[in-house]
Amino acid sequence: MIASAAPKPAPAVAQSGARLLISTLERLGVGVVFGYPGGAIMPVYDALAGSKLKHILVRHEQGAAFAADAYARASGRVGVCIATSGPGATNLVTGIANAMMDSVPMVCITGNVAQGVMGTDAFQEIDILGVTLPIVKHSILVRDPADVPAAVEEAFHIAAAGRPGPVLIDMPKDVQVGTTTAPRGFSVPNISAGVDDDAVAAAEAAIRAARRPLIYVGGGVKIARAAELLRAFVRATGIPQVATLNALGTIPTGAPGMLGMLGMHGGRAANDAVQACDLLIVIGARFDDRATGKLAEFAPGARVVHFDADASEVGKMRTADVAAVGDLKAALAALTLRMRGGPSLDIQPWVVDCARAAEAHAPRYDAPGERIYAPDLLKRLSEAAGDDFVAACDVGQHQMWAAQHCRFSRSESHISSGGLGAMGFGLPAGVGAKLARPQDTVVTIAGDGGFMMNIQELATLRRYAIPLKICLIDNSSLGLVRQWQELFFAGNYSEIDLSDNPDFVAVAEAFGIEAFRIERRDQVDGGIARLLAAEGPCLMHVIIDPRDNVWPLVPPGKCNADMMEGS
Ligand SMILES: Cc1ncc(C[n+]2csc(CCOP(=O)(O)OP(=O)(O)O)c2C)c(N)n1
Repeated sequence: MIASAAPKPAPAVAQSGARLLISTLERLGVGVVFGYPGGAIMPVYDALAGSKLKHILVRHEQGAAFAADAYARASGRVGVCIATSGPGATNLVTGIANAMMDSVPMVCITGNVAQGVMGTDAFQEIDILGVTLPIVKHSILVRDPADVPAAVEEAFHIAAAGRPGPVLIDMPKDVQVGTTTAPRGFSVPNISAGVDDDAVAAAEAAIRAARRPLIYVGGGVKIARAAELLRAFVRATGIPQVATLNALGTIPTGAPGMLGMLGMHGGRAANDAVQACDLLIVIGARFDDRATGKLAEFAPGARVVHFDADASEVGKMRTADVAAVGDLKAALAALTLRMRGGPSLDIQPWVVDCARAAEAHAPRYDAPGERIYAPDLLKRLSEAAGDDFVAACDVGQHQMWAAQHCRFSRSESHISSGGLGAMGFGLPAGVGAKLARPQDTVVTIAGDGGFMMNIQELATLRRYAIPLKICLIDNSSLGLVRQWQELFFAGNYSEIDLSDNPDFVAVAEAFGIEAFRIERRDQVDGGIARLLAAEGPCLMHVIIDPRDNVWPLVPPGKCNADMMEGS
């Protein structure tokens, strides 16, 4: 009898680094990637053809990075963008910095020249790891095709873990074309998201001892997807709240106790409450200077409880009396449980004071004249769009008006370049947000200056028939800079005039996008209805008075109590 030989294992199929990159992205469940090809990333684009990934060909790599960033903000997933070496990679830089400043999980994949010519000033060679070193959470230069899966898995893990941020993967061309039969994987470390019980107990004690407690909500709550838990904490305690720009929507606009945005363009009720509180409960916020104004005079009489995912934020700008570092969800859940377990707080007079202030300082919309008043238009736009409204904002006066006057019902409702303040964000961010939330009414709110900075992405809207709505608020100038020149540079208007703007309706139409213009107040409701009813992408060009300013405003270097109110 002849013993049958054990079957030989099938010979492993050699795979290229580029193929492994694509298959790893597919395995990780990535749906959409934003990118732009070029010489040093061509093997990746070759492998991409026919894959399950939906690749969105933007018209500028900065658009890819901004779109990936907003996709992440709107979906809670990791955003992905791809660029070639050299100029493609450097065009991502502003977008990477933007994601870093606002703690957005993003993986950026760049091609690079082959390792054999690295360091020789080869064609389109840039040391993109070096260039981006201060603005990434982490970066990886992949040296061997066998390391590609591990690099990608590690990048996704790091981008999303703890305090999220952008991770760069640089893929030299020889790594993309080189093959391997033995790709290495990465085992994601299993770190349990614990909560420091002592810190939570200390926070409870501080809250119970306070008579004028205030919750300072930061973008970290949104990032941690902890909005529901925060709302439960608010319901359990009744403590009033203020929010940073990046936290708008975490607690719905107009909810009881929600005093609105604090800081430079915050409301008086919010800023006064910060100045008067005796306990500031800081949740996922970093004491950004736009929020605090002159730090030494910020919340002068308050003890501080600080909850954050990032230990380096605690005590960085303001000493915390109680600190809990770690997962905000776990901390909020534990704190709420404790608060529910005891008597209700003795803070009624303070709650009443805050509510009265909110009412007394509510914005007014009775501006004189026939011209369109942007705050009123933005308020109406968000009300007409309802709970599904998502605003992807650019940077400038219109951004601050949107933050102050739109109604936001969810944490994804408001997407804005907070930390970096990057003009040009709005249009590509709208692209990313609409792809992430196809059922929602996503509106890009832009000024004429910022819109021009990534206007080419109108072509992306057209190509993929992305039904983004664009509200372009045109004051024929760099409005926020003009306002500062008016107030702080004696009206010396230097290089802010954009009165030779192109005809934006004609431009949009040239890109194949429906567009129309409104310039009188009686056209506002009709314009909003038309914009929201449009089936495809649509641009509403809104002409406003170039002299309109954003109020209130805390002058630079001043304390938040020293707000200037306009006429
Ligand atoms: C990339 C970039 N360049 C310059 C600035 C400085 N900046 C901030 S707001 C602003 C004016 C924006 O003008 P516009 O887009 O027309 O909006 P508006 O303020 O008029 O609403 C400028 C130049 C910036 N934030 N980002």
